[in-house]
Amino acid sequence: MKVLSIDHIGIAVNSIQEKNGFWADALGLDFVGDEVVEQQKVKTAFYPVGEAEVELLESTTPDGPVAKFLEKKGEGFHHIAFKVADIASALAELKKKGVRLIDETPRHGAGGAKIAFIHPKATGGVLVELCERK
Ligand code: CMX
Repeated sequence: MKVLSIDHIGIAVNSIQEKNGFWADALGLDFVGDEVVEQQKVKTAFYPVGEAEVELLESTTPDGPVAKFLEKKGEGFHHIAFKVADIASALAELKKKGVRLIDETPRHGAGGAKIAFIHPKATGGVLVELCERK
């Protein structure tokens, strides 16, 4: 497998609307819209930075992964996402190498991407996402 680039960095927040004041207004990043990803129980907002993006994540339910993260750790860095050319073969390769995967098959992510997560216990305490975009 080959990691092509950093696709985005995910940051968990209590309210996207509230934190937009820093990321867009104070820092001056472009806010390119938000999207609800039902399967992940989140609302996401993207701010491009060069070829990568900052992704703000707000939970849409009290029981989703981001809600649980916010409850346990509070707002802050949530995951790093790497772009790969072929996510299915990347997952198969990682599985073969014995890496602990959260998703063995790709899920639907924001912007029509195919995404899958690697468990933070396998990476040194960081939630890693793989992401394939056409
Ligand atoms: N980064 C680093 N460590 C994390 C973490 C994160 N984002 N989320 C949880 N952990 C750690 C916990 O602190 C815990 O560590 P300790 O055992 O040392 O306390 C360990 O991982 C297990 O956590 P847990 O609370 O027992 O398990 P959860 O039920 O919270 O599940 C995880 C954690 C990562 C498996 C789950 O959140 C998950 O499946 N995440 C993938 C999906 C996701 O995060 N979706 C939201 C983003 C969607 C998007 O970007 O579109």
